[in-house]
Amino acid sequence: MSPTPFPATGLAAHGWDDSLDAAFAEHRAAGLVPCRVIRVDRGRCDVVTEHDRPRAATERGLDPCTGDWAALRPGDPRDEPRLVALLARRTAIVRASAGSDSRGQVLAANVDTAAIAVSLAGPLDTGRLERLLALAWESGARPVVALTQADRAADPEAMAAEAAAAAPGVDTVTTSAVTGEGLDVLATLLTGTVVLLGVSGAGKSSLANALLGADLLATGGVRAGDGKGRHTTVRRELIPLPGGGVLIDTPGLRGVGLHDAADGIEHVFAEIEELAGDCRFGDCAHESEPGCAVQEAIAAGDLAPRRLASYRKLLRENAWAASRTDARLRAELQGRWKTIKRSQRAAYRLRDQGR
Ligand SMILES: Nc1nc2c(ncn2[C@@H]2O[C@H](COP(=O)(O)OP(=O)(O)O)[C@@H](O)[C@H]2O)c(=O)[nH]1
Ligand SMILES: [Mg+2]
Ligand SMILES: [Zn+2]
Repeated sequence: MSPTPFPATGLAAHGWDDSLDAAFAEHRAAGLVPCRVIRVDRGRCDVVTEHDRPRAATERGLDPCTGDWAALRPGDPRDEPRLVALLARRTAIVRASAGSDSRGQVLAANVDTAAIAVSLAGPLDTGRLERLLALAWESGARPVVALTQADRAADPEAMAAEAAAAAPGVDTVTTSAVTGEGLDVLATLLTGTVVLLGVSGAGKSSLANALLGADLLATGGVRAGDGKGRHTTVRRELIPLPGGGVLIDTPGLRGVGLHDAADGIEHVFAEIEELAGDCRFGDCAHESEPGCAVQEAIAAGDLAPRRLASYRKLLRENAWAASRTDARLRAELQGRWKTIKRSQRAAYRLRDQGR
């Protein structure tokens, strides 16, 4: 199947607006060109400018990600096109990075709407939904829950109710990329720059293709080994939507550790935070304290015990991640001291030798 050519070009179709234009004035005066990063791999990026879609090298020290607005130095006989500066990010989806690096990893920048894809084909993973919601709220984007693959669900209505209970204050839409159910409603909720979040297999790419009205993104699970899609029809992760706005399709997220997401967690568990305001003690841990409004709500059947457990789990995880960040800062400071001490010792040695 040949990929449908997608017409939308130009920066406006990718979300460029007056305030970005104003922020770019100095760069423009320096002969730089505005662009948006549509894909990053192996230290290089694909960007879109007003007129074309060059591949650019990246200036040392910049760490661009999909969705960034950037200043591009056009190619010339001496150098290839090169990203030389990023505009300040309005929002950023950040997860705890894997491995020993305790800094967060930015998955997408300048996102207005974070659509969380949750498959109805199997049992609902409420904990994962809550975690993704915390990530979304923390980013500054507006979360939307897209329940996918409704045509494969045994009882989509019951599952939708369960999902909605885990997502207070968030629009939840039941969809199917196969039957088209819910797509028009979802499309009206997806405004500005939209990112699709969810585990691999959730149905993100299928949903994206259905919204785009073209099979632009590869679907069908992951290749064993590298976790990448089987093939991609476009070298883009950021694509203009037919009704306006742009869509970012992220690769499947196997792990989404929270990074510094206390505010996001508070948002997800807004009803618990509200109840906690009525606890007798300001520092109530909602365990066995007298006058605990949270425990009272559980006893009255107004709050699912699972919600409190999930809330605690995410707070614990977040506290652990924060302590790791603190540990990194400490280590960096200690590292600096070591360097200073080492150079002092070297200086003393030289002085001693000079005697
Ligand atoms: N029946 C049905 N299958 C779907 C639907 N959406 C996705 N799938 C299938 O679920 C699998 C994973 O979908 P994909 O879009 O690749 O998920 P992604 O990894 O989140 O991008 C694929 O085999 C799709 O064909 C749907 O609405 N209905
Ligand atoms: Mg996909
Ligand atoms: Zn309490």
